[in-house]
Amino acid sequence: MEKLTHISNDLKEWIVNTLKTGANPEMIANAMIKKGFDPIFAYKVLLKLVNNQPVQTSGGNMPLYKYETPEIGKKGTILSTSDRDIKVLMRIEKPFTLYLENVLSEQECDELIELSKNRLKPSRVVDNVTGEIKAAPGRTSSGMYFRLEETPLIGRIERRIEELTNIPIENGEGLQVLHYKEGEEYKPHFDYFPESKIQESTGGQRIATVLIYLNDVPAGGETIFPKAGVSVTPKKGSAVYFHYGNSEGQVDRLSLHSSIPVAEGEKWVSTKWLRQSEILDRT
Ligand code: PD2
Ligand code: ZN
Repeated sequence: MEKLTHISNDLKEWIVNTLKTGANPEMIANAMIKKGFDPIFAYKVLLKLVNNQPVQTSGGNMPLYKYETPEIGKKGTILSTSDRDIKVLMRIEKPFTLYLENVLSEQECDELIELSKNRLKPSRVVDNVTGEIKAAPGRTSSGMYFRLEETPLIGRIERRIEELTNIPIENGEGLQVLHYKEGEEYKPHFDYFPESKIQESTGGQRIATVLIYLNDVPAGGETIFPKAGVSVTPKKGSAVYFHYGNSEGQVDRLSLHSSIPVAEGEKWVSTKWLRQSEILDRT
């Protein structure tokens, strides 16, 4: 069935009023999608109506997240590593997010895709309530993980991320490569774990994510932060850094994010999840 890509003034007004009551934009988007709207259209309408303003997110008695500028945010707009200069194209304070250009060269992107493409498996998700790793309809991509420093290229990327973030290589999970075909997506989620699943031996909580785009996507496939009203267009070699864990162990709920369906072509990304402390147990 053809998806809806037009919106009535009445529905527009209802969305604006519902947002004012503090409703989560992604819940409204999901309701629109359920009603038959095209997902990309639904998110675009919402982003327009949210008008890039942070929206109400604190629910119940949750203490407010205390923002601390991470090390990568104290270095200015050109981030120099031992083998390249990386430019900050955009900075958002809440959730703390940087859009970085030139994190990988075109050749490194191609090599990473080549190294991973015969090892892809259907992606899994961490259940937000139980912390279990399971297959889920909300994540239709395929993916794979490299071992730490598995190849010279992987080691070079990991060292670059360490120099950029000042977060030690040992705190990083294995570099992940994800592949989305047309129509595939990763529904809104948090990268951090539910408190009950945090373990000292595996480095504690996740505190930050580096998401590197390995190709230009002809249409769709944007990374969306619906609570902040932000949409990031994939660009080969560029990366998004977002930070959601502070020194008090709090996590930032504004970091909710998703990858909207690829509308045309395919999407390749590489994700590095970074923990509070060294991951001692990598079994
Ligand atoms: O591929 C993306 O844009 C994306 C979006 C949300 C990846 C992840 N999350 C992730 O790997 O955590
Ligand atoms: Zn994510």
